[in-house]
Amino acid sequence: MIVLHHLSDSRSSRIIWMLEELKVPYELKRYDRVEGRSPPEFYNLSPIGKSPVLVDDGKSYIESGAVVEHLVRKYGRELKPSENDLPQLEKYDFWTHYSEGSLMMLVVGLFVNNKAVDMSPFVSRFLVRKITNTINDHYYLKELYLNLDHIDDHLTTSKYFAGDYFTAADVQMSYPLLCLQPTILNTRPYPNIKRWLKGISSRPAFIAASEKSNDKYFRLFNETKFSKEEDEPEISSFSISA
Ligand SMILES: N[C@@H](CCC(=O)N[C@@H](CS)C(=O)NCC(=O)O)C(=O)O
Repeated sequence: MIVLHHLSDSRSSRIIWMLEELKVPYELKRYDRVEGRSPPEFYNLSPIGKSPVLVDDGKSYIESGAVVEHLVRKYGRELKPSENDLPQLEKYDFWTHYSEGSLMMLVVGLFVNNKAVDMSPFVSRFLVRKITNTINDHYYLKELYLNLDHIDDHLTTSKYFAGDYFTAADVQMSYPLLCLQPTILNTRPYPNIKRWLKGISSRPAFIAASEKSNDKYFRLFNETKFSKEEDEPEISSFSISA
């Protein structure tokens, strides 16, 4: 039996999507955040108290990439290109690692800087905002735009992240792009990322996961109105949760 320990508005929403794609039975245990962080009981599930935590046949799996690979290995080999399809497999490897290894750390960096402003005493907030804006402009946003251009370029010639067909690499890449979609993705066209987001969001398993989790990234995405001509969503602002 699979149990997914799901922290609200978190990366484990993509594991719900993965489980829905695989059509395996699972139990969803929900946890509310305490002051934006994992509740104390989460530390009984994982030594680092981070979401997702997946328990399968009594064994615990943490770290989204490792959780996804476990699920693919045991229940859904078709969600990963085979060794005979090396070009797609290499792309699969790249994007599955890239999601947490490169992209998410930029998203979290922006989140931490936003938080620094929110948490600073009122008298110093102006100065803290000036400092964090400088860090964002010279590092996080600069890097993020470089990365989003790279992703959009890749999707020019590739329907999905690993190539012509849907794989677990798309599930891994969904979380950072859903986080960024209502805000930063609006600042430039990114037509291929938006085409990909529209494509994945019409999958029945994505819709089921969105309903089951009711996480804010799914909600904000579902509320997005894509204009027919430009394919650009309307801007709505929100803060990213780590
Ligand atoms: N790279 C890890 C990151 C895990 C992580 O940071 N999860 C966040 C939720 S999105 C979390 O548990 N935050 C609560 C906290 O840090 O207290 C993974 O992909 O599993």
